[in-house]
Amino acid sequence: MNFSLFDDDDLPPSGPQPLAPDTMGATLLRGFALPQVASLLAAINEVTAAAPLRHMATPGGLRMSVAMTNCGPLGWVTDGRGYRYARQDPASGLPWPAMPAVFQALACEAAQAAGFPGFVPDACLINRYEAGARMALHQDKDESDFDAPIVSVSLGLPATFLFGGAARADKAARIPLFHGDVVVWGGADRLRYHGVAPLKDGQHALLGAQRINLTFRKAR
Ligand code: MD3
Ligand code: FE
Repeated sequence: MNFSLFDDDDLPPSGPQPLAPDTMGATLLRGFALPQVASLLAAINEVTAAAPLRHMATPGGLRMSVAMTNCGPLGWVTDGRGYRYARQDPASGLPWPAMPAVFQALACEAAQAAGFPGFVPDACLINRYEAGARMALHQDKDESDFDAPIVSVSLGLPATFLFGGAARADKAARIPLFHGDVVVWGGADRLRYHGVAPLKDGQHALLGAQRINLTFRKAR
């Protein structure tokens, strides 16, 4: 007989988990943001009051289903002229709101936990998904420094993250991301294709019928 009362094989995994064990560039930190959720939501409300979420247009003229805004010195924008980072919110002509201290600290601590010490983002893109909103497979390559990771924070309704390969046609793994999860994307995985499956309808206790994703980037 060798049964143990303390067998933990069935407990949910905790601590940093590699999403791509072959490359080791992407690390999932389940629930890493949970202790900061109240401060994060207050900060999101302040940022979106100054720079409202809006549906931008792709260079091809399609309205994005995800609503976006930014904070920090630089913000990611798209319009008929293309994708780029800009110092001003094109909707107001004003600089983007400052990056809240709680955002900066969380991004830096998550990057450190995943093996990227000294991460100082200069841009935070805020994505808001409502039911049906999705993000098609794409690469993030508008940044100048691919050695810096991207840190993403998921809040609200769960989503299915699509984690592809180096080519758009590579089969994508489906990874569920929940409220409070943080993922650090660096190294060889930084340029992989990725996207988000259409958000399923639902109600989250704190965020209602939406998912909010923060992505912290070093754009310049
Ligand atoms: C993997 N956002 O804003 S975050 C994006 O959930 C974006 O809103 C998704 O993709 C979202 O560009 C996914 C996770 C993410 C961000 C950047 C990556 C994954 C990544 C860059 C390289 C590889
Ligand atoms: Fe992306």
